[in-house]
Amino acid sequence: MEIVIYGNEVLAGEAQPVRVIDAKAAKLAADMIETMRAGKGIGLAAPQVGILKRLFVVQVADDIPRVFFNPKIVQESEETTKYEEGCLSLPGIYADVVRPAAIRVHAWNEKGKPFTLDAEGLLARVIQHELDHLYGVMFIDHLSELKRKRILKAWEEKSRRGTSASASLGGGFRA
Ligand code: K1U
Ligand code: ZN
Repeated sequence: MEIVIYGNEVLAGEAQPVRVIDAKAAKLAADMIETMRAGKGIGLAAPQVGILKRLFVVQVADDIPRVFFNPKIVQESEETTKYEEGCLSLPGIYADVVRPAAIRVHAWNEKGKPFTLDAEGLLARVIQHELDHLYGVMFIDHLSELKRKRILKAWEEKSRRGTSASASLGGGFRA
């Protein structure tokens, strides 16, 4: 599948619930896992492949790939952490984002089975980043206006040159 790049309106849209988790939905999740791995990402949300459905996949380090249909965060810690995030839809751009350190998420897997997961560390981070995508929110939306403007300036510069982000931004732009 092709990953949609920032600027495409699908990334700003609100994803709709998946009504039936059947073989077709499971195949979509499997294709997204393949696309996430090919892009060397640790997460991927359906809007990032142009589909406004409430679905994302995550695979952190050596952990198993996880599929989340219709996810909902039901609990989050008061404690927050700061971590440098990236996004496959904004290649070459990185910035520190503050989020709750631990969460409890409820979702359905690719077999249509409901589950609840307690997550912390990078897994909690990626789940929150992917859930944001389902609401049309990008990680740069969590930054101050000043930082977001700096990032978008670098991004527009990159787009004008028409080169790859990491090349034109000298290995990546960090806000
Ligand atoms: O949603 C996405 O675009 C996937 C994104 C997930 C993510 C990474 C880091 C912090 C929060 C969310 C990526 O996988 S971007 C790829 C990347 O730059 C990266 C990969 C592994 C670890 C850290 C960054
Ligand atoms: Zn992202």
